[in-house]
This record gives sequence, structure tokens and C-alpha cells, in this order.
Amino acid sequence: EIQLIDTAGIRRRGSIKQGIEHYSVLRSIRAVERCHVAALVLDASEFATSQDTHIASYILETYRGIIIVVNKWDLRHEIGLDKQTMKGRIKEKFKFASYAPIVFTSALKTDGVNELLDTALRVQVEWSKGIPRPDIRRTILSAVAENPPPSGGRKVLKVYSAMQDTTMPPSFTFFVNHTDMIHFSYRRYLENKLRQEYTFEGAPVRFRFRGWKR
Ligand SMILES: Nc1nc2c(ncn2[C@@H]2O[C@H](COP(=O)(O)OP(=O)(O)OP(=O)(O)O)[C@@H](O)[C@H]2O)c(=O)[nH]1
Ligand SMILES: [Mg+2]
Repeated sequence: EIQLIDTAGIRRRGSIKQGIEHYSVLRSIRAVERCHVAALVLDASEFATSQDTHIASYILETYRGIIIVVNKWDLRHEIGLDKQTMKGRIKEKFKFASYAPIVFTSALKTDGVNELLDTALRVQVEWSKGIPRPDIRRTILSAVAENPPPSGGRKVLKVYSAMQDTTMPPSFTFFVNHTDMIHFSYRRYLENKLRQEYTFEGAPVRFRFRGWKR
């Protein structure tokens, strides 16, 4: 069973009264909280507005599955962009959601709508996926061996193990000696390694670091 929630569009800042815009942003935020997978629908002729990136960050903060939809793709000739160029621009604008699938649609001509539904089902599966403990442990320990954490002076960060705690959303706990020594770039390295092996397409992953005495 699939339930679809349609939200009112969020207009560009300034084009209508601020009050109405504020209300439609709130409605979108409530809808994100109710969903498993969110489709962020962009208008190809307007590209991405600041409200679009705002909603995208909210989807990630709440760990919902995410799909980026480029609608009105029937206007591509007028817009003068091909798919690859458009994808490149979206990847640049939504760098923080690099794992989000991008789907091109024309609601007018109903193109890409089946692909969007298939993608939503796929992301739902990825978002619900559980990886066995020994597999995560092997992936993370080999990533750490390949590229050990940079040392911070005399203290050396050690990663002892990792496991997946929950699905929907996928959440992982890492057991380390010093929780305060995890830096953003090393966290991202671990996430990239995890995604190289298990994808988690469209699914934000939550990482927690717990102190552990060996
Ligand atoms: N060319 C083209 N026009 C589209 C497409 N999808 C929607 N439109 C047009 O965009 C306008 C708005 O369409 P709606 O379906 O009402 O858009 P919406 O995002 O649901 O709007 P609200 O719910 O009112 O915020 C209409 O004039 C549509 O015909 C599309 O894929 N291609
Ligand atoms: Mg509508």
C-alpha cells in the first residue's frame, strides 16, 4: 500500500505574500515528517530556489528518503539544457544530498511518472535495509585500515567496531576510544565507504559515536 501526500507549491520569495509562503513551507515540513520517502519536485524552468534547498535539508535532518524530481522536462528545448548538464547542476546545488536519485518528469505529458514511483519504492527498500553486523564491521575496519584517522597531537583516534542499530532510517553506532576526535571529514569518509559497498540510495544515514574502552 502506498499513500501519496501532495503539498501546496512553495512560491519564489517575493512573488506572493510572505504569509502564504510561510504557511506552505510549514505544510511541506509537516508532510515530510509524515512520510518515509520525500520527492522534492523542482520546476526545470526555475531550477532550484532557496526554499528547495531549505526543504531538502529538512528532509535530510529528519532522515527521510529523498528523491529529486525535475518536472516540466518537456520544456527542455526552451530551457536549452540536456539531462547530463541539468544533473550536474543539481549535484552541485544539492551537494549535501549526493546519494539522492534524480528523476526527470513531465506531469503534463505523464512522462517519467512510473519511473518516479519505481524509484520511490526502491528508496523505501534502501531506507529499510539492514546490514548484518559482521559485514558492517568488516567494511568499517577495512576502511579504517586503508585510511586511518589523522592523529590529533598525542591522542590517536581508534575505531574498534561498528554496527547498524536501526532501519527506517538506517542508523549506525561506531565504537571509538575518543568520541571528541571524530571530524566531519573523517565521518564523511566512513559514510562514502559504507555507500560504496551498500549504496543506501536516497537514504540519509545516521552515525553515532560511542566511547568504548578496549
Ligand atoms: N510544461 C509543463 N507544464 C507543467 C507541468 N506540470 C505542471 N505544469 C503547469 O504548471 C502549472 C501549475 O501546475 P500544478 O499542477 O497546479 O502545479 P502545483 O505544483 O501542483 O501547484 P500548487 O499545488 O498550486 O502549488 C500549470 O499551468 C500546469 O499546466 C509539466 O510537466 N510541464
Ligand atoms: Mg498542487
